[in-house]
Amino acid sequence: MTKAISDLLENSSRLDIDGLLRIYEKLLLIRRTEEAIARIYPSDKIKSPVHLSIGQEAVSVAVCDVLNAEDVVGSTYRGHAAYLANGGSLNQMFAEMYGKDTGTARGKGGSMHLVDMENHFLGSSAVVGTGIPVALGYAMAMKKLGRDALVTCFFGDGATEEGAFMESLNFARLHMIPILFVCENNGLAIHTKTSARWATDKLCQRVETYDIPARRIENGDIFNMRNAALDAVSAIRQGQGPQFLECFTYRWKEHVGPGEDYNDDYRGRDELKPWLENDQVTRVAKMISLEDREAIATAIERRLKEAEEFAETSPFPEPEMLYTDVFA
Ligand SMILES: Cc1ncc(C[n+]2csc(CCOP(=O)(O)OP(=O)(O)O)c2C)c(N)n1
Repeated sequence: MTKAISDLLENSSRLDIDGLLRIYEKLLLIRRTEEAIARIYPSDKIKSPVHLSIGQEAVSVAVCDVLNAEDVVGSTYRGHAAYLANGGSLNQMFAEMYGKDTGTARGKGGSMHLVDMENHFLGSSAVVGTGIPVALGYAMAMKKLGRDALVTCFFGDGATEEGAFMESLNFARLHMIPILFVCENNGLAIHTKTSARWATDKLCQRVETYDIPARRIENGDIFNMRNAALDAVSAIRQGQGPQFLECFTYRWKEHVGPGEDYNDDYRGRDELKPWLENDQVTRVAKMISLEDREAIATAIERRLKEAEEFAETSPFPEPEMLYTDVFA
């Protein structure tokens, strides 16, 4: 092992080579999956809007890597990364996007509403911020049932402007709910930057007023985020109540859809440049051998091909399905 690689391993503290391979496999799976979605999307086979998180993968991968199998994850309409990072089914996710009966919600939810309780993934919603109280309620239920598990709730910076966010912080701390709040701060709510929306960017300080420990990771470093998540999760497991992470990241694609939007007058490609240079997929790739990289890439291509075929060949739901899963 070269000195450079051993230094990197040192910096990626608490991770051995198997951990690095696991992290890389997840990062690449999510990147290649979303690239495939962007490629397929214009064919209209995917029946719902797609919010891609290309560029943001490291947050979900870092955090989900420190969770246990019994833990539960909640996310948003931009949820492919969290779903796959938490071990969701690629086949079912594709089938769901294609509106097929074999999908996670039998084709009724689409990309924006991934729900898969078998894989411990809470349903997500298009209404900004609404996943937060739902995740909180689930975590409270788990506490009351005496389950030794926690809930991780991912959301964007825009969601922190919703009243439900502050209410959830208050309730979580008051009742010492085992929940990890993770804000994926990509600096944008559709086309509006945080600088045009927030009186101050002191989000962690706002959270701390509820006596919830909060940490901001600004550099997008997957190992920094993983270490912060590890500390937060251990604190929750020790009964110290909710914890909060604010992870800076960057959305490379347009808000919704497979394209780019650097000519839309709200951001320029110059903003993307440092994040491209800081791409964690490329970075972690350099930490493992070419042989391992190739083996992982080949396995992922095979899985993606299978998932596409699974979605293509699965049936659409029967019309009667319209009357199931509804209250009235
Ligand atoms: C309550 C509510 N208000 C507004 C919208 C319109 N809307 C959809 S996505 C979005 C941006 C949310 O940004 P953020 O929470 O930072 O998540 P990101 O899209 O960056 O992942 C907005 C305002 C909505 N869906 N729900």
